[in-house]
Amino acid sequence: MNFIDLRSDTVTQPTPEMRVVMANAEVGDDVYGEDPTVNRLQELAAERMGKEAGLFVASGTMGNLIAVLAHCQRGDEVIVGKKNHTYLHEAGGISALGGVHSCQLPNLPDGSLSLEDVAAAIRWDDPHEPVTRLICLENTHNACGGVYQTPEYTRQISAFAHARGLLVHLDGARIFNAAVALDEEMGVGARQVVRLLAGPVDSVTFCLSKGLCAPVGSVLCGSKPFIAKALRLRKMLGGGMRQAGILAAAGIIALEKMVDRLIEDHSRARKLAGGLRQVPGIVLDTGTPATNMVFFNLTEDVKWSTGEFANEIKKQGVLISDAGERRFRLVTHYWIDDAGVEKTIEAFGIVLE
Ligand code: TLP
Repeated sequence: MNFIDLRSDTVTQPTPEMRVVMANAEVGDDVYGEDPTVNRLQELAAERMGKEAGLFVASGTMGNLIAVLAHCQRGDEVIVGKKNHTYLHEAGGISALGGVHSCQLPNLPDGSLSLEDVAAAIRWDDPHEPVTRLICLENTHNACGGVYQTPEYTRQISAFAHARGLLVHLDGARIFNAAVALDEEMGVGARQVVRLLAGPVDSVTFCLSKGLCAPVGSVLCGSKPFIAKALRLRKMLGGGMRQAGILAAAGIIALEKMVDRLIEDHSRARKLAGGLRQVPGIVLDTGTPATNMVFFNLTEDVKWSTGEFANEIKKQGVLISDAGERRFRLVTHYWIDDAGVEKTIEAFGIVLE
């Protein structure tokens, strides 16, 4: 059976054009800095983020980990949202591998951290305490519902951090989704919005292998000295990838051709939410979807458990992710078309009516 796979935008396969450029990519040994395609991707990524330099890494997790290791020393503390991916879903790498302590703050509904909470969390200069070094942001914010924060917020919190000698890292795994959504109101072009979102922070990771459809990889961007440090850390973590131009070639297509079309994923997510709203037994998150993610809970009267429900939906040819007890996430992406959305709404109707 050909499933309609809404579990994540990480399931996206490379586009036909990506497969062609991958097959024909000019490559070299990237550990020697000699892969022309990787070098081109890194320059393009840095330009898009408004940073001096970029580093191609194996995954978003690796990009975030390298950023924290490059900014912090062992025993330093990172301020991070309780629902941030780096805190929830990266296997505790920052503490296991970096000896970095975390101070977790509640996320506001848009995924942001309140400046009051951050101010109260900054440590005293006291030998009993770890040194507060870094604030980690996430935009769009996955566990908060694929919601986004504004350039104004990013500017504010970064200025606040810098005034106190702190650094800021942005997990921008889906920063292009944020930019495209924000641009519906701002109207300055998604490229410009990305630069406004990434400009104020010290480092940013974004993923090529989610809504942008590349098969593998993320790019970590920042200043030249930061990326020089990050390069050594990537080697240390076993992330030197040799003829990685085969992968970077798809990444270049991702950046050049796949960003503006994310608006289609957002509009299909809206259509999906609109259809699901009519199905009994489902309570959609207020305001969902902000971008390409639809989150909902099952009402008490639905007889299925979380696992059983996902399985019933699967029997109808649709794959969905659980996001907690009786809670689910549906993610639209390049490989979900209008017919897929309709079939999904139908599948929910069959299972729940
Ligand atoms: N997120 C995955 C799962 O791990 C939850 C998904 O399906 O959404 N930052 C954010 C905000 C992410 O959502 C993810 C992946 C990552 C970082 C990690 O990226 P990868 O999977 O490339 O390590």
